Amino acid sequence: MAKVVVDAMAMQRALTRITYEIIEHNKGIDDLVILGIKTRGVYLAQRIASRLQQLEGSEVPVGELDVTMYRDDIEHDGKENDPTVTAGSVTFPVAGKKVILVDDVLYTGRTIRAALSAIIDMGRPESINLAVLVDRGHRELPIRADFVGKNIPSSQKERIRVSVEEIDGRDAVEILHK
Ligand code: 3GP
Ligand code: 5GP
Ligand code: MG
Repeated sequence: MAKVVVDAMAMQRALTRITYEIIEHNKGIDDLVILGIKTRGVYLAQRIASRLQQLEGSEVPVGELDVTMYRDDIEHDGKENDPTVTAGSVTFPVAGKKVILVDDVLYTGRTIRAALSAIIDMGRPESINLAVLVDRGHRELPIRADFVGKNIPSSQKERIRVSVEEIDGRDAVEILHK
């Protein structure tokens, strides 16, 4: 059973609002770079970058971070293994930059913690902010998002399905009751 909680229009608006918040928070887009966490975080990152370009008239670099598990023979359930994040394709320096990290769903926070390590390993950014489309709660680490599309308090048994036009053929956020 899937319940749509964010439809295509609402997702567009949320991404537009997040884009304005990023501009306001950073007083423009100087020195900004965006890093999306694969898979869907990358598409959200690209959309934010294209809105930034429309609004501010200059290009913001977008890079991709890969999430893998320490052991690839164990499916990640967040219980036994923490994810590792690597610079999948980050072709520009992050040192001295204002990094906007983008993921689709924030849950335990372990992926973001790993992403922070990966970014800091690439060089010392001036700052790192986190933008997520959905915050579903259940944090296990002291991590929070700076820009949130929608807070969706969820039970741990539920799953949030994020669909993006680029790979899923439509934009939506749904709650799946298992
Ligand atoms: P996405 O990041 O491309 O959207 O982790 C692989 C995919 O499974 C992710 O796709 C993520 O959205 C989805 N997923 C749904 N629930 C979970 C979860 O609890 N943990 C993890 N790691 N992924 C989940
Ligand atoms: P974490 O628990 O580390 O915050 O999340 C692990 C990864 O799985 C992150 O990339 C996050 O986006 C994704 N994730 C966690 N819970 C969900 C969920 O309910 N739905 C979706 N689509 N992704 C999730
Ligand atoms: Mg994700």
